[in-house]
Amino acid sequence: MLQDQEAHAAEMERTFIAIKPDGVQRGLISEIVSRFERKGYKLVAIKLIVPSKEFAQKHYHDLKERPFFNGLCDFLSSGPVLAMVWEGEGVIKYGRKLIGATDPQKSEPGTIRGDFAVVVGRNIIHGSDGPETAKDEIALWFEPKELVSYTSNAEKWIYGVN
Ligand code: IDP
Ligand code: MG
Repeated sequence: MLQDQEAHAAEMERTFIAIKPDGVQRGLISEIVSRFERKGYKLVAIKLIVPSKEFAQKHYHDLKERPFFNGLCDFLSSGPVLAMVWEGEGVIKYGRKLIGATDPQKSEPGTIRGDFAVVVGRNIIHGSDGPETAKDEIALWFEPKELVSYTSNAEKWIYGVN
């Protein structure tokens, strides 16, 4: 079924995805990027950065009461993180499906954590958990000018937009 351009545009979302220091060090950047790319999502921002501990605390502010918060923030700021924004219809929710459950022991095989991680403290990837967090996380990690809006040639084939 073909959708029109307006309906397609209304369904477009952006999510924040980050490969954590363990995923970068283990050489999983291309594997992870290709899963989002092959699915049909569009990369709109990407950079490799070492976040400060204060920045990590901002990113994970929702978890500040949890016993693992300090260790988690130390870890996120321990090395390079590949920060990305991906765009597509339903990408926030489906991105979480591609990533798999938080605890890799519970992630399904075929998901990123299911295929490449074993313990919750080293689960290699972050993805926004909803529209509000996606908005906040994109604004925290990227300046507006770093987000690149463009039409991909593949879009008409991915969405069947007329
Ligand atoms: P999510 O990354 O799947 O959204 P959250 O509950 O938001 O999961 O937790 C953020 C991150 O905190 C997890 O990805 C994981 O790295 C870490 N984390 C969550 N629960 C635990 C735990 O029980 N022990 C250690 N680290 C944890
Ligand atoms: Mg989370």
